[in-house]
Amino acid sequence: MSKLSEIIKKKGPIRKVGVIGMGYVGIPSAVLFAEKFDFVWGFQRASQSSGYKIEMLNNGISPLKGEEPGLEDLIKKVRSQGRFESTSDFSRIKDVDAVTLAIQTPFKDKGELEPDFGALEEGIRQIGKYLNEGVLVVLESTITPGTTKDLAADILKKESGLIPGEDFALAHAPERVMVGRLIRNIQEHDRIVGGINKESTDRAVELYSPVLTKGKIIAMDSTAAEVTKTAENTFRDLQIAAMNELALYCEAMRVNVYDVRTGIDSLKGNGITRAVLIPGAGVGGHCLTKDTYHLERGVKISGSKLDYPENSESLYVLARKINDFMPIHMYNLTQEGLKRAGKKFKGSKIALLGWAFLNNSDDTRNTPSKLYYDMVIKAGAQVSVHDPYVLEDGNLKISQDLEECIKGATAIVIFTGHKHYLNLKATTPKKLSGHSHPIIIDGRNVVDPDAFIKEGFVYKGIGRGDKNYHPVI
Ligand code: SAJ
Repeated sequence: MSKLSEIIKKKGPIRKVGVIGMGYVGIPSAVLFAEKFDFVWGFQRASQSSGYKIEMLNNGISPLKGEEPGLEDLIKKVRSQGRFESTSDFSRIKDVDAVTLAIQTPFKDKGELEPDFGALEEGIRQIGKYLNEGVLVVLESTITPGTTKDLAADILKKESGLIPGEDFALAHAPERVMVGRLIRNIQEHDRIVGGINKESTDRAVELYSPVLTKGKIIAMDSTAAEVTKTAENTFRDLQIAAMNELALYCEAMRVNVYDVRTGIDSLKGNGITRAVLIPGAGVGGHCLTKDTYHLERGVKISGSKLDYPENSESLYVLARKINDFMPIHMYNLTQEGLKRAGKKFKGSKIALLGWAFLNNSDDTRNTPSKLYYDMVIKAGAQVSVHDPYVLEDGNLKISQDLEECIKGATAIVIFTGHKHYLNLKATTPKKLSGHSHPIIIDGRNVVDPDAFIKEGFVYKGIGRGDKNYHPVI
């Protein structure tokens, strides 16, 4: 039996757990552990921006925005049972049998593949300072493949003097949370669990199995787990890019990409799959815009030579570029539409509908609307932004009054597929615009082209090669 197995055997089953980072990942994770183990510390830096969460959690209140079914009840329950407490006293880590860490890993510079691991490293150092023999350390953040067994292991060893994989267990168990279903996702999604060695994987399986209801554990090594997480988002980004490129082709070939999509999707049968996602005005959010670059960096720093077609760019990075091109394509469609109506950006008013990056959400992280907004402002247009869910974003004024936003608009540009825009009628916007040939640019295929063309609009839609060259009525 290995030294670590001996130590863990002597220690016995996991009883006390620590979770670092009281955010979208850490809070549901901590209270679900608190239901299954004796006690959970929820660690949170008492910083200006997020220290307030400690008191809220200890008063049984969720500090997270938006509806999270079951979360607040669970916080109240484990608080009343004395099984959960949030604290900024990281020294409590010395009391736990297992500690997980869910801290964001944004990219400083995607060009140079440089992630900002500052906060993550600080969290790992805190663990190292108070780490005891036989403890299980798990990273839940989305990280560059290789981080757990290299960067994290080195910091923990330096801070604690303990040997990873011999004196303590170390693993990666990536989160798959989604806003609005934080608790459900942890319970129902399969959970990838990867240790730096078998003993670490086994101990991590012991930690995560009890919180799963429908989900199954999928065990592998830590780097495979890191590749799985970054690749599952890279693949989604790639599938979206494949549809965005097809939409651009269909516009050029004057066909309706949605007819083609339906056609492709009709090919069914066992073993036949076509992941036809949906083309649109761009890809925003916190996951797909960065995880490709973590995967690319993983290959780059892996130390072994990658065999790849000579002088060819990564397919995955090219997919990112295609998705990031879509707001620029929206600008080009607007420019074409204005030209057809004998207008220019200068002196025009653009009604930009949709600031959130996702339909029917208030999440604005990395929204594609921002690039388009900056481009049209630079081109000399006046822009009014509407979003039913987003009340403000920095000092940008965002209206919730659609008619107000459209009044006097030379062009109406739809960036987000909020349900409020589905089947937007043509008559009122035409009247409100006050122009004989206003322009409508549909980035999410939510309006009926013929209705707007009939009202005298110049219509342009992503992938709508069948309508984009219509005669102006
Ligand atoms: N998008 C498209 N076409 C599509 C799907 C999405 O243009 O067919 C755009 C959206 O408009 C948005 C962006 O991509 O701007 C991201 O959309 P998303 O649905 O991927 O939403 P995210 O970023 O919240 O992705 C999360 C991820 N979940 C986790 O990381 C645990 C992702 O892995 C999930 O696949 C995704 O939710 C999901 O399926 O809802």
